[in-house]
Amino acid sequence: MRAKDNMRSAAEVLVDQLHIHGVRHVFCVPGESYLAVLDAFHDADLAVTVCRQEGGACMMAEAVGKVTGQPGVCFVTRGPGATNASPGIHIARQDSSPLIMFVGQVAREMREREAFQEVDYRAYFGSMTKWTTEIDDPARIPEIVSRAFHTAANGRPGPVVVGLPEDMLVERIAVPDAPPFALIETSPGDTEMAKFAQMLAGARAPIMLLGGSRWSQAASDGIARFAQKYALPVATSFRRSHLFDALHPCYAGDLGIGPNPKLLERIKAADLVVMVGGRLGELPSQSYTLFDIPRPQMPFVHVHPGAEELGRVYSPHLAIHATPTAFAAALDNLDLKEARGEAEAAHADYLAWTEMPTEQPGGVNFGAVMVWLREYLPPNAILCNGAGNYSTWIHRFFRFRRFGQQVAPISGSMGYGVPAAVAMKRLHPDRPVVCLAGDGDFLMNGQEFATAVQYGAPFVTIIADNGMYGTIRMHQERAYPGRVSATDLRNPDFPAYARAFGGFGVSVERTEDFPDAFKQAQACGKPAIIRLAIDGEAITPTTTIAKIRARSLAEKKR
Ligand SMILES: Cc1ncc(C[n+]2csc(CCOP(=O)(O)OP(=O)(O)O)c2C)c(N)n1
Ligand SMILES: [Mg+2]
Repeated sequence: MRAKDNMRSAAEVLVDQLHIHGVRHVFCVPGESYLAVLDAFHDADLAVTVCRQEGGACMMAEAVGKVTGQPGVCFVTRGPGATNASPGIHIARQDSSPLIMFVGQVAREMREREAFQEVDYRAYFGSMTKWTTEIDDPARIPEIVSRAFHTAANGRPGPVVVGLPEDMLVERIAVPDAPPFALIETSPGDTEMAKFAQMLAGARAPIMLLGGSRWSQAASDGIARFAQKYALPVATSFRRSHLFDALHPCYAGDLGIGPNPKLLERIKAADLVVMVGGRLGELPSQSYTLFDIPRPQMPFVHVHPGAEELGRVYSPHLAIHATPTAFAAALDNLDLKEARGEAEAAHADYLAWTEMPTEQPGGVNFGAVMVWLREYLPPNAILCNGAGNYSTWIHRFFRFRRFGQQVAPISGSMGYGVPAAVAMKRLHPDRPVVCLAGDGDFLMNGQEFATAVQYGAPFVTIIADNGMYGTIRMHQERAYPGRVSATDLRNPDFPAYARAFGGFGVSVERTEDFPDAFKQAQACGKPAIIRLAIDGEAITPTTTIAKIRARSLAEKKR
C-alpha cells in the first residue's frame, strides 16, 4: 500500500515500472522469495496468470514476447524455480524473442554462503541471456528495469534475467519512475538500399528468405507488395511460416525440416539470396550445407536487426543492419527498372507440394487433418506446437496467412504448445487457438492444461498419439536399425486426463471422425483434448518406420 509520503516498497516500484513499460500480462509460479511482489500484484492493473510449473510460465511469457515484440514477463522463485524456468530462457535466446524473467534471490547479507535455494544467476544463465543482473539497491529499480526492457526488445531480441534479493524487495523508498521504454527501429542506409537495388536488378533467379523476429503485419505486407511488383519468390525459414501469406502468388514455401525438394533446388540455383531478419541457423541452412561458409557461393544479402549477427557465420556480399519492419518500409521507396523473378513457378511448386495429404498407414491421416484444419479455421486462428515429427505435417500442409498465427519453438523445445496456447488465449480471448502436440511433447508441459481450465481459456489441443518419441525412433532406425531403445511410450488415457482437469476430451480413431470431434471440442467452451490414434509406422508424410529400417539394414550390409 502506498504511504502518504510517496514512499513505496521496492516491490511496488518494480510492479509500477512494468505497467509503465506497457506490460499487461505476467506469468508466474509463486515463491516465498518474492512475496512482496505478489503483494504488489494485488492492487496492480495487471492480468496475473499463475502456472503449475516455471517451465510453463516462462514459455508463456516467451510466447507473448514472440507475437507482440514487447518483452513477455514472468516471475519465478529462486533455485528450483529458476532452474525449472530455464527451457523458456533458452527458447527466447534461440528464437530471438524479448523476454524478462524476474527471479527471487536470497537476502543480500546471506549471499555466497550457498543459502537456501541460492543460485548464482549470472553464472547459471549467463551464456543464454542478453543480460543477467541482480538488483541490490532498490533506488536503481527504475533504471535497471528500463535497461532490461530496452535490452530484451532491441537489436536482436532475447532474454534478460533479473534477480531480486528478498530483503531488497521490502525496503521502502521514494524514487521517480522511468519513462516508458522505446522500441528502436534500425533503418537501412540509402547506400545499402542502392546497392541492394543494383544487385536485384541484375539477378535473374533471386529468392528472398524471411526469418527471425522484429516483424509485424505491416512488415509482411511491405515484403508482399515488393515481391509482387518484381515477381520475387519468398520462402520462410523454420517455424516462421506466418511471416508471409501462404496464398500470396510469390510464396515459395517453408525452408525448415523436410522442405520441398524443389524449393531446395531453387535456392541452390538462385543467383541472389536475400535473408531478411533470420540467422540462417542449422535447420533452414539444412545443417549448414545450403550455403558456403563463410562466403556463400551466390551473391548473398543479409538483413538483420543485430549488428553482431551480420558476418557471424555467413560473410554477406551486402550486409544491411536493419529491423525487418524498417527494411520492408524502405522497400516501398525502391524503383527498379528491370527485375523479374520466378515467383509464379515457385508458388506453383509450393501449391503442388502442399495440396493433397500423402497416403499414410493407419486410421488417422494427420496430413488430412491438417488440410481440413487449414480450410476450416479462419485466418485469425493461432496454431501453437512444440517439437516432434508430428510437426512435419503442420509445416507441410497448414497454410499460415497472417503474422502471429504460428507460435512454435525455433529452438525445437518439446512441451511448448500447451503453455503457448494458454498465453495466446489470455492475450486474445476472441481468437480460435489450436495446440498441436505429440504424445511425448504434450506431457512435458501438460500440467498447464490446469491453468487453461483455471482461467477459462478454451483452446483445442490435438495430440498425435503414436505411442513413442517418434523423432528419436526415426533417427534410431536410421542409425541403429531394429534396435529400439528407450523410445516406446505407454500413454495415459488423454481424453480422461482432459476430463479430470475439468476439460473436454475425445479420442479419434478414423480421419473422417475428426471434423465432428473438432467442432464438438470448439463448441463445448472448455479447454479440450482430441487424441488422434496415429499409426506408429506413419513417421513422416513420405516414409514409414519399416522403410527406414529396411533401407538402413540394406546399407549396413553393403
Ligand atoms: C525438451 C526436449 N527434450 C528432448 C528433445 C528431443 N526430442 C526431439 S523430438 C522428440 C520426440 C517427440 O515425441 P512426440 O512428442 O511423441 O512426437 P513424435 O515425434 O512422436 O511425433 C524428442 C525426445 C527435445 N527436442 N526437447
Ligand atoms: Mg509421439
